[in-house]
Amino acid sequence: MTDYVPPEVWTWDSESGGTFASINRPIAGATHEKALPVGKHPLQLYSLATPNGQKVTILLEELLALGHKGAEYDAWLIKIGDGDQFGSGFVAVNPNSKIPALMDHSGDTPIRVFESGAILQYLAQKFGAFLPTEPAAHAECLSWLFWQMGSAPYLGGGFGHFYAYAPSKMEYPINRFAMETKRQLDVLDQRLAVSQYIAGDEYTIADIAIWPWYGGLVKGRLYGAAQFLSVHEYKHVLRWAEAIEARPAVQRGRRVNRTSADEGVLERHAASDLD
Ligand SMILES: N[C@@H](CCC(=O)N[C@@H](CS)C(=O)NCC(=O)O)C(=O)O
Repeated sequence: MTDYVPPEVWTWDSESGGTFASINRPIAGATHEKALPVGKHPLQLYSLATPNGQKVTILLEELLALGHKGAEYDAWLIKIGDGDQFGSGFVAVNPNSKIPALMDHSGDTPIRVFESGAILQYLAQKFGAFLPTEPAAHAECLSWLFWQMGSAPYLGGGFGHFYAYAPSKMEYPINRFAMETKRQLDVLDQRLAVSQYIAGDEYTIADIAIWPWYGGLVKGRLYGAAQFLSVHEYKHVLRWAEAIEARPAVQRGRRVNRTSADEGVLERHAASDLD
């Protein structure tokens, strides 16, 4: 606990610290002029291999694996630590200045799509894949897709931020968000105890949205928190995470726009970039 007393009016303290302090600011919009590159494919993705970024590259690789040639894409690297998301070209695609952002140039008028959940839904509908059409299955899939979009900020912006990124360890927020993260893992575990995939018997965009976050968490890849959160308790989530991870398209998709030295590729412009 601290004895912080909020002032009458909040003002921007750029010295507040923490891992992402240098890119956080209380105003929206571009900070500099910079056009985005455009490659040869109709789909142009501007992204980074964070869990939100991986969702889209995994879906694109799954679509290509199914034989949808129209899903060929250029994936350009947006270095959020360097502020690329505040360039004028990026802000024109996503006024919220966050990766991933997609431009579809396949029609007469280019279409922009931002928010990873919207991008997954857009691509699944465009190619008629990974989103069931039967009404009950469709509703179940979108329910879990939107569950992910609403839940992950508590995991990433809440738990991950205070456990791994904040300038000091504070018991109150770590407790609060560890509790919520474990509750979310239990939601998934109970669901996956009775269902092969998140939305039923079929692998869908709900799995693709949830896996990079919660699959990554139970596999010990997020925030160094596997032991702290006792992730081994979530056996059904682990079973599902391993099954998703074994898919070749998932292994390809998660390497795209990855900046670490392992198997990552900074940009992807052709299938051969990942071969
Ligand atoms: N709800 C958004 C969240 C996207 C998001 O938070 N992106 C992060 C990286 S994972 C980002 O670009 N952060 C840069 C910033 O906040 O300036 C989505 O799912 O697309």
